[in-house]
Amino acid sequence: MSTPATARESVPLTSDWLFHLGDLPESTVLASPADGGGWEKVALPHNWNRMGGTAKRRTDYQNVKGASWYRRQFATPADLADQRLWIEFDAASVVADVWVNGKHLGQHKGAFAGFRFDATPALAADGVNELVVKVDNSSPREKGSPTADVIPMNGDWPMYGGLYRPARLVVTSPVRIAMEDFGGPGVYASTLSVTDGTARIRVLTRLENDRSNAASGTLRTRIVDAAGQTVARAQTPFALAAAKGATAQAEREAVLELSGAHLWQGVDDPYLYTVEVDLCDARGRVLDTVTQPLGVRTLRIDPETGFWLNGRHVALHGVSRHQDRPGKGWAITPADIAQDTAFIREIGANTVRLAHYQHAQEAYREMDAAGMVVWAEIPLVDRSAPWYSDTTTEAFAANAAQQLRELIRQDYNHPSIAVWSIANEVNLEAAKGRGTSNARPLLERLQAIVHAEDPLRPATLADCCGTIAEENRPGLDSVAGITDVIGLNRYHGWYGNSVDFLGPDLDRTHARFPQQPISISEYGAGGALSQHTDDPAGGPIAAFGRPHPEEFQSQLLEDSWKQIAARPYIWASWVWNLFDFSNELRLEGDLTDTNDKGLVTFDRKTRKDAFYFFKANWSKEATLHLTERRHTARPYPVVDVKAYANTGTVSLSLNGRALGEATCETGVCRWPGVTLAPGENRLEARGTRAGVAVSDAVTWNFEGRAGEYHIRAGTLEEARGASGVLWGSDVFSKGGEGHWRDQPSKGRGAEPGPVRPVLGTDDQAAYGSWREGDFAYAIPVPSGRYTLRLHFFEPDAAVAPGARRFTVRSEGREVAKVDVRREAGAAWTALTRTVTTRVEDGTLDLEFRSGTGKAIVSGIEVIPAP
Ligand code: GCB
Repeated sequence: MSTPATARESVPLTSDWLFHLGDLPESTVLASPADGGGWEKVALPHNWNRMGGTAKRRTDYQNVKGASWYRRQFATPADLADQRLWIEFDAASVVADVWVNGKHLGQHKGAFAGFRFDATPALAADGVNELVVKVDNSSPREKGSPTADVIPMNGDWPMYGGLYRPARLVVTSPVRIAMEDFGGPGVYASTLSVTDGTARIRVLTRLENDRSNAASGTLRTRIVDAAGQTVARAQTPFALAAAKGATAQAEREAVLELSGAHLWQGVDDPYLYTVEVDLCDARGRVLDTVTQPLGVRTLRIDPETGFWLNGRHVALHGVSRHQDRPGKGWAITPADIAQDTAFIREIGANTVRLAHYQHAQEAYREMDAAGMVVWAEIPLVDRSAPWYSDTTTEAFAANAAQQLRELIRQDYNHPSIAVWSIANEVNLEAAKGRGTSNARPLLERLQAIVHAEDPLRPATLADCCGTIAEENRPGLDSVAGITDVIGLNRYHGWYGNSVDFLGPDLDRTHARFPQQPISISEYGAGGALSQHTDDPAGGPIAAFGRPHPEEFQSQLLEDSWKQIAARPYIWASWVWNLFDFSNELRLEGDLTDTNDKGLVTFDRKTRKDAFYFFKANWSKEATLHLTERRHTARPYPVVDVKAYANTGTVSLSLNGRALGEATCETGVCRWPGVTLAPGENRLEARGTRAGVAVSDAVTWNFEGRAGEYHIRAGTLEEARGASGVLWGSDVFSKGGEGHWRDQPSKGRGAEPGPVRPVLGTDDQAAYGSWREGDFAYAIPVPSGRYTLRLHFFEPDAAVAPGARRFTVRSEGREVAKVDVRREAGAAWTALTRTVTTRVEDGTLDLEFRSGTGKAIVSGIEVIPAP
């Protein structure tokens, strides 16, 4: 909403609300005084749902959907004569109906935009007014739901219910700067051009008149610099017809010349002016004033060279943000938003995708002040039609159009916003083979709205899932080529494919749509603080389940970023997501009701390792971070040590002994094959950037002895065995294929099912997975004699005795011939074979060779012989 200004009076409606969770008959609520039973005293911002951020479902978990009621009294401002009184909400989720003294003022559909109603005709004679608001967040999937045609239809986040942003009364003159302009401020400023330091600023002002006689006067428009000096001004006469049944409207445009313009140059120099417009009557009295931010800047996005701000190329790299917090849902405070901005600055981002909907005004203001280039968007997500409809209905399209107009008008003056996004993954359902998306006509209509509302900013959208270049895949409706620029949501290496496919995917898409500038609107991976691996490639990941080792997230983002950074035609990229966020369906990693793709935890308390990878690449602040700092219990005596740093080189010591200096590439510094001592190991790293010394330290505890290994074959997941032994991930293998015994997830939304036990053993840790095929192990050990305990079970009930016979070789010699099914007596039954071997060259070489069937192993233990 517009900043309250001199000629307007604004009274916050923060405290003294009464809230009723759940629906009540409208007649009861409107008739009864506010002291009826079941009402709770609340303050805004407020929402009634909360979820996410905890390992088990939150104790205060609340997921009630449907209608709930708010009510509050307010006094008519004393000096209201000949003025209008507005009730202004910064958001209400999802559908809100507003009454004053029993009179229905109107309904607003959409959870994220601000809106206002004129309460003047409903005010009570005695000046004591009863305000009632019904807020409904029913699922649009329910037949007859009031949200049935209100975007979004679904998405990977909960639609929290409530009056979750501030509300206020606003008193204006009946002759005023527009209050009924899709919730916008009525004043819209843009930089038309900057030539030789002189900017041409266009200021469009919309006007309204509710008086029964015509009005005329002057608009006084000025640009004020950061020091408070007026640096440009214009006067524009206006005339408004008399209101006849409806408010009379007009608009006036002023173009101001600003010489010596101080440009808004993103994070380098986010200089802000303000635009102030006074509406003066014929006698020169100020009837209304609106003040808005102004950043003087021009932008351009090129399909080959990317993003240009004020004629300067800027390589945009950043993160996405959702607006929720644990325990608060969407009812966040300006301090929460400021804290998020601090993380955004700290990581060194210069662009932010404020997903998947219109954020609070404070968020855009913070982005203006921080110099972030913003992707702003409406929540047209996953579906381009209502549930139970294959094609877009007019009501649905009209709601998408309304939310787009609200977004653009309410946020028009934020210089940070560079693109308006009209959709996210509307082809998802089609990509999953659930009908067609039929999105094109709606997307074309929305793109036309962007052009009409704001010819100076491009329209964009986020494409779903696979690769546009492969869109002849049946069912994946194309959404490419519609908008001026595009973003690709790409999860190669997470939801399938290999991370190495990212670059080729981008190149192919670029070749196919050479005119359409391409960005990466999402890439990411889950990262669980309590799940660890010595080898992110040691087995398959469970994208929709558990585990999500933190080290896997780091590796995938490293591999993704290298491919993105190498492609200058990519105009921007955004990691999904800066923060973990709540979700109604996910039971993933080590959390419930949470999407754990954040670089920072949901509670903002912990920066995951991957945060520092980006900080090392993006930030100018001297950065040095030893990774795996939560991977403190170490299963293996020989490990790779890794740091993220922007110091060029980093020196490392282990228990006070120098391990040498590593040269860091793309922010990554490595010390492969570091031997840990049994017990505590303290690693200390040091580096210097531009004279600033930085250091970091971690302490790891190696739980075994030199040369001792307990290896889970076929998985990247560590596990503690029944006897307390820590079994490590499958680091030392080459070849073959990893499999879980049971998928850790039974799919989206379900708790992982009970794991089928392997019989004949008390220790399931050795049998959680297997590696199969022809494969080998090279395990670093001191020379000497070793006992090898090899653990097997036959996972395939169809394999008969003799059908899978294979050999195991150690140090080039056959040490075992194995027929698991025959020796164990049954499938899913443990078999342990113990052999001894001698190693002379510092590496234990094992080989598993297929015979009549594929070789297989589940657990390998290497124990130094006495
Ligand atoms: C997407 C969606 C986003 C999800 C994300 C994920 O493509 O646009 O809303 O949260 O994937 O984590 O799966």
